[in-house]
Amino acid sequence: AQLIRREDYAAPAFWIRTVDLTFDLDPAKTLVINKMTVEPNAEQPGAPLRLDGEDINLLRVLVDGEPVSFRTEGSQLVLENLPQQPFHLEIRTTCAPEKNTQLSGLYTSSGGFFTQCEALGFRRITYFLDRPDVMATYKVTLKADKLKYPVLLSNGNLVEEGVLEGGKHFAVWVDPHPKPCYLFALVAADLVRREQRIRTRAGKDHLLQIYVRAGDLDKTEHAMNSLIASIAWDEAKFGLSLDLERFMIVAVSDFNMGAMENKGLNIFNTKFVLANPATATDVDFGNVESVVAHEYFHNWTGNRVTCRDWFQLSLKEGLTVFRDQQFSQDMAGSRSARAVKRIEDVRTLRQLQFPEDAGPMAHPVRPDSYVAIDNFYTATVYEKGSEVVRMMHTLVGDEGFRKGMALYFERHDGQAVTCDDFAQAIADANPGSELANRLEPFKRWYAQAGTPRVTARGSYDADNHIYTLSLSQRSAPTPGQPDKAPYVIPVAMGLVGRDGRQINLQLEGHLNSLGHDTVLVLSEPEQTFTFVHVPVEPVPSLLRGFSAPVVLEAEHSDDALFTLLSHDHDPFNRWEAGQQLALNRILAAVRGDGYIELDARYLHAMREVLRHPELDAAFKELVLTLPSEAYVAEQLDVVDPQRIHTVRESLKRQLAHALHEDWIWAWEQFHDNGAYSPDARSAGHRALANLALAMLVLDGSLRQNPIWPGKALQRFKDATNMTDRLGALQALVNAHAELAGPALERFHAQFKGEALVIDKWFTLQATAPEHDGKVFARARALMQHPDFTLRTPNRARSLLMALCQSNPAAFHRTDAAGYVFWADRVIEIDGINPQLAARLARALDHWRRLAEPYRTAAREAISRVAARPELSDDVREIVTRALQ
Ligand code: HT7
Ligand code: ZN
Repeated sequence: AQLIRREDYAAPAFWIRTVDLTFDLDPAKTLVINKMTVEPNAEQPGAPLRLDGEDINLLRVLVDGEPVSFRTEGSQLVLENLPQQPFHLEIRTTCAPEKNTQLSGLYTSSGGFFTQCEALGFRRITYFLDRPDVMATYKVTLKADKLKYPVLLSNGNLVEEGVLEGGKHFAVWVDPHPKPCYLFALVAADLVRREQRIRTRAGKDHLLQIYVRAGDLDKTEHAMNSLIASIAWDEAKFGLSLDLERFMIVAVSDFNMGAMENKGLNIFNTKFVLANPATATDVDFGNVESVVAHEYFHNWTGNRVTCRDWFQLSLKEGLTVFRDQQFSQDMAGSRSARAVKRIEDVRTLRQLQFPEDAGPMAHPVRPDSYVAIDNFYTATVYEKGSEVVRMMHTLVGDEGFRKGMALYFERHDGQAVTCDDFAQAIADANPGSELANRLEPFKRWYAQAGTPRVTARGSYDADNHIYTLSLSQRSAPTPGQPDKAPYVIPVAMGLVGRDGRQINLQLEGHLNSLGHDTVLVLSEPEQTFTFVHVPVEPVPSLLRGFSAPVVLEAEHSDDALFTLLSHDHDPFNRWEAGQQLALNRILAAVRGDGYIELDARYLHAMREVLRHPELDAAFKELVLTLPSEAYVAEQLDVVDPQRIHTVRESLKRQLAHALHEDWIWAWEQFHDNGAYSPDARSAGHRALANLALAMLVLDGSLRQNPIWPGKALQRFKDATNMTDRLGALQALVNAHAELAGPALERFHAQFKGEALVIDKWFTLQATAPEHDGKVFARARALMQHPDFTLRTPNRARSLLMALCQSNPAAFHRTDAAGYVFWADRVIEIDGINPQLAARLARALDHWRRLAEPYRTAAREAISRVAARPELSDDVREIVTRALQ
């Protein structure tokens, strides 16, 4: 395995301008004829042409129609003494799609052919310069059995189709837009479609199509609506129009990630396309909306302007996540619903990215090196990358950001560029802005790994009505980066009076008031901000809307937190205060004797939120949900997963019991049997009703009172949508109620044919709160279930990631059985699908912070994996870093 370094980037020695591909599709042996026009790069005369290839059989190589000599070096095909002018290169190869269990390149799934080329899959189809800065136009001819594969698709426009002898047919597709090969796609399968014609604001007509297996058509309406809304949003918000006559989405059940933005032919994991009320939850509906939008938005941020090299991945991913998050907020509507979406996004960031930044896989948003690029499709590149774009947005404002985007496309449309190019365009479009004035230090967000910690200290001078706020920042070392320079950190803030009054902000030496909200820019290790005319001692509300991806140490007293929870005008900080109150209590117990009794004041505050006449149900549900075990673990230097679990469960029970009447009130108020609609308000009602039901079932089960478990079972049976059905089932399973077993059986029988629902069935059991080791035992036994397979990533994840990543108390066991199970599965899956195995391998990233005996046992399990000689580069990179 070779370490690839960003600093070694060099332009290619040749450009490939056009590609004419012919596929004779056969699951066992597909013939690929690849005819290219190739142009030497005048800057590197006489250099050999080195083409990438992997797991393909070479049949012949022709240059300008003549056979030429060639050699192979490792997996590369090397051609020398080539013409110094443009020439034709033809390469014939074969591959075996049915043997391709890695799901990278050309593979079969449920009897159809599909491709996945990002990042390095195209080399598994044909020899090529498999790098994103080589952009070509493509003509693709597909030939296949007509009965088995009636649908033949590729990028661009269909220019010809017809029948061939031997029961075959063909289709010819031409994509006029030059693209890197990672955006190439083909599909040949037996599919049906939903389609819609639209006319955009720009007055152009387009055909939108969603292809799925027969039987899934009734689950495509939401994806189509989401696509139409995305197209309208990008036009209205950024003036970016659809540049294709035809835009297609295809759903496939075997897929390593969420979806892929291939030009004009997006290929999706079924999980992120298919949704109807009977089979998909509100969360699924939300995910479909955001993933459809994400892939569509890539058409400009990723496809029209792409990455120069894979180190620049966040150029497209961070920016596109930012765009999909903004879109989903706009779709949610009200200010409160927008805040709910923001809270959910921050929860994800803290749950996935903060631990990554604190562990062995910590890397900058723009990494400096990698072994397997597939390991760098991470929360850092995606979610933290989005936060970096969000900070730019905060620093230049909405209109400034729009101008910056316009300049970015004006400068770089059709190019393969870098993160620097993007930041430069946003800054250049906003001269005089905080971003333009501090661009170089701002870009440390791209270069330095780790989560900065910001400490805030305030002091109030009551005589002179002055409030002084001191902010300081520090960043811990990360692998390969011992010292960090200060970041440019936008701190959105306000001051709140104890009576709830929002205080007018005026900085010393400034004549103008800033209103109730402002953004302070912290760019030095330490800075002091002095506010004048502050009439009462305030509570600072800092980092409103989570304006920067940092850990804030504000050291608020309980009093201050209760003030913010009740009165802050910023909903994000209101939620944050509630979480902090819970966290303080959990941490006190975890660090103390493991026991805590919830105080009346906290319970009163929670009751107030729950019964508040104006707050949205979705917001209430977020406030009343305790911080996750993973987030609690994040706050500790030494982590005992069992102890955290015990404390959090105890708090949950107390909350369930003490607020019993209030939960009944919430259930009565918000459960509903009306027609299903996935809108934010209805989803919020369902979320709160389900939380109330879960609390009531938990309390009932603990007190041997069968009333609420019985009601939950009835709800489970009568539910008219999956959110309510699964919510009721989850309430029974999580409370270990006796009725859970029969309900699970009934659920399985009812949804036998629905793969995505059966995935939920596995996950539900693997994520139940651990209870005498029963959950682990059950999850391990489920490996033998006839519906279980490691070959379908969704199914493997539904059980294994659920257990090893999402259920710390079931996974981290004093007898090390969880780690033995993990190591066996990583090794087993690595032989099938290294990308998937590497994802699972990351479940023990944080082993060094575990308390004994977990720590030693975890290290032994990782060492056992690392000792295997035949590991993939993907898994080897993860376990090597973990042990370093
Ligand atoms: N850009 C897409 C990345 C992706 C991917 C990467 C590695 C292996 C398989 C993959 N499938 C899709 C997804 C996205 O961010 O839109
Ligand atoms: Zn993406």
